[in-house]
Amino acid sequence: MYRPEIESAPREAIEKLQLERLQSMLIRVYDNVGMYRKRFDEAGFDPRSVQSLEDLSHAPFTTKDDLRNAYPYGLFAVPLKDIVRIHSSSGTTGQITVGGYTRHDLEVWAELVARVLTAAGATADSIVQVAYGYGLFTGGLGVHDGSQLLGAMTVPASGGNTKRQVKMLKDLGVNLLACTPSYALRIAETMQEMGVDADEMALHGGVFGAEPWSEQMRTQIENGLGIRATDIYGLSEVMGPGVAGECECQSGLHVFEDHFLLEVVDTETLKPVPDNQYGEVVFTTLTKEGIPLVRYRTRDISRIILGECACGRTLRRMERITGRSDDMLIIRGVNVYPSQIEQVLLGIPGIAPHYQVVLSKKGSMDHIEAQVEVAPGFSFDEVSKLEMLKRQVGIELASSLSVSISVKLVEPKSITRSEGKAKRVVDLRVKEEGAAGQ
Ligand code: DLL
Repeated sequence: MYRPEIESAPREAIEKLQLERLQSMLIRVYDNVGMYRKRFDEAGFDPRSVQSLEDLSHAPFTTKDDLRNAYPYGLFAVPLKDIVRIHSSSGTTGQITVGGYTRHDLEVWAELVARVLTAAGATADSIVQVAYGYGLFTGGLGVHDGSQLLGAMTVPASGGNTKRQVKMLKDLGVNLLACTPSYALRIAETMQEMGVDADEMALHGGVFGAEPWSEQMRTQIENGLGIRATDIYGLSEVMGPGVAGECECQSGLHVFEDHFLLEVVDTETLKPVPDNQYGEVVFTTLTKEGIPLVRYRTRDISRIILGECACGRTLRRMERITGRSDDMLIIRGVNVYPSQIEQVLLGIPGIAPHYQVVLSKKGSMDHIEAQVEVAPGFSFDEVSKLEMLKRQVGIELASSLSVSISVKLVEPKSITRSEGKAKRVVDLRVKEEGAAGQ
C-alpha cells in the first residue's frame, strides 16, 4: 500500500492538508475535551485563530501525566459508544494509560501500518509473522491489522516460544518478520541452536521497533537472519506502531505527516529546534477521533533529517530514536543513552550483541557497570585475552562517550534474552523495579 498522492506529494500540498486537519482538530478538542478547553483558555490560545502550522507553537503541551490524571476516559473526545477498541501503554511504573480507538481510528491505523510494511518491501503476496505481543500492547494487534489490510497472509505468532517461531518461519515460508529488534536477535540465535540456516528460509525482510536499536544491531540482525531489517516507530498514546517507518533506503523513518504533525523541541526550553538538531519529538494527532492529542511530548530523542529520500517519498524523515529522555544516564555529569553504549559495544569483534547496564551504589556514590557478553566460541579460560578484550571495551567506551564506565565481561548466553522490549538498564539503587514491558 503506497499512496504517492500523499506520501510523495509536494511539501506545500502536505502542509496545506495538515493545516486544514489541524484547524478542525483543535476546534474538536476544544469543544469536546474539558482539559483542553481549560488549558487553551488559561494559555489564551484560541483554536479558531490558527492560520498557519507555526501558530500551533502557542498551544500548550500534553504530557504523559495528563493522560495518567485523566485515567481512564478523561481525554476521550467521543462518547464511549463510538469507541470500538482499547489499548494501553506498556508503562513500566505508575498509573497505566488507556487509549480508545473509534472504527475510523482503527482503519487509519491499519492503513499506516500497511504503508510501513509496503515501504519495507511487503506486498499482498507476502507472508508476515507477527511476533510482537498480542493484547493490550499495541504491537501485536496493530501490526496484525496492517498486515491483513495489505492482503498479506498474517501469522499471529505473538511473542515467546522461540523454537516454535523458528519452525513457523521455516515451515510456512514466512517472508517478513515483525518483532522487537532484541527478539529478532533471540530468534536468530535460536535458529543457530536448532541448526536452521537462513538459506533454508523464504524470509527476506523484518520490521523491527518498539525499543531503541543501533545501526550495529541492524547489521547483526541482518546477518543473523539473512534479511533486510527496517525500523518501525510508534507509541500507544499517539496510536501504536505506524506513526513512522523506514523505507527500503534505510535512511531514517518517514513520519506519516498526513495524520501526525511532527515537532522537535529543545528539552529544556521546549522551543522548536532547527531541523537537523536533536531534541524531544512532539506529535499532534491530526485525524484521531478517540483521543486526539495536542503537542504530545513523547520523551523520545531524535532529529529531522534534511534532504530528499531516494525512494521518492516527500514525508519528512526522523533519525532513529536515540533513546528516551527518561532513560538518559548521567554519568559524572555526562549524558549517555544506553543506545550509545550499544553502538560502541557492537562494533567490537569478540563481543556478542547482548548487554546490560547495571546501576548500583558504592557507598554514597552511584556506580555504573556495563555487563557485556563475549561472543560464542570465545574461551573464558584465556585470561590474558579476556583482560585485553575488557581493556579494549573500556577504552572504546571512554573515547566515544567521554566518560569511563566499568566493564564486566560475562559468559556467552548469560544475559537474559528478551521476547519483547529488552531491559537494558538494571537499576539496583531502587527497591521496586518496573516490569520489562511486552
Ligand atoms: O512500542 C508501539 C510499537 C509497537 C512501535 C511495535 C513499534 C513496533 P509503547 O509500548 O507505547 O508503544 O512504547 C512507545 O517505545 O515512545 C519509544 O520510546 C519506544 N519505541 C517505539 N518504537 C521505537 C523505535 C510501542 N522504532 C515507546 N525505535 C516510544 C526506538 C521506539 N524506540
